[in-house]
Amino acid sequence: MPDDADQREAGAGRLTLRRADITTLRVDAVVNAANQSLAGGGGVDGAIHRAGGPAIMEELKRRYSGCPTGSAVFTGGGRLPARHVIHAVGPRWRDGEHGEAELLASAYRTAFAHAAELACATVATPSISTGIYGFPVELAAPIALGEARGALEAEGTTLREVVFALFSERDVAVFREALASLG
Ligand code: AR6
Repeated sequence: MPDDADQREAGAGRLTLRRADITTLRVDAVVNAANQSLAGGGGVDGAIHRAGGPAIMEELKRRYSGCPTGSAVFTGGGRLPARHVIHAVGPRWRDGEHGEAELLASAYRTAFAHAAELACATVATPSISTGIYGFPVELAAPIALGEARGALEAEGTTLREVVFALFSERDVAVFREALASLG
């Protein structure tokens, strides 16, 4: 276990918080914060496509014509150390009155369900929707952690570790607090 990791047991596995660039992690699957068109973009989406190479976009175009908000699709990992990329579409934050919380939960739930279908043991995810899409990270963190714990506790799951790969020390601090309050 790396020194900088915060961890908590969940189900037969554990939840881990790390400050890390998700494209460097050697896990079975990484989650991408994508958009409905699956056409690539900025933020972590841009970083994953740059690091993973063109095979990921080619597979997306071949297999899918898009993905609704609150859902997820998956491809191979291209040149990434991860074997699979799960492209999850979180909501854009408006005012919190447009189903944002449930859509964010659903994006994570679908992504973790795909990870289990793919027989993954380890999955890393960024904090979906809290960058360009503007979802307040203080509200997103408990939702994200709750869904990750639920996935680790699901009967018969292959998942053993969900790593939150967070990009700033502030996000780590917010997720740490949410992890401590998880109940
Ligand atoms: N590793 C881990 N986290 C990262 C990385 C990285 N390499 N790069 C950025 N982050 P965002 P969203 C963090 O904006 O809010 C794209 O254009 C970032 O600091 O990537 O869901 C898509 O195509 C933030 O904490 O995703 C969509 O159009 C978190 O990842 C739209 O942005 C998510 O920020 C999706 O917006």
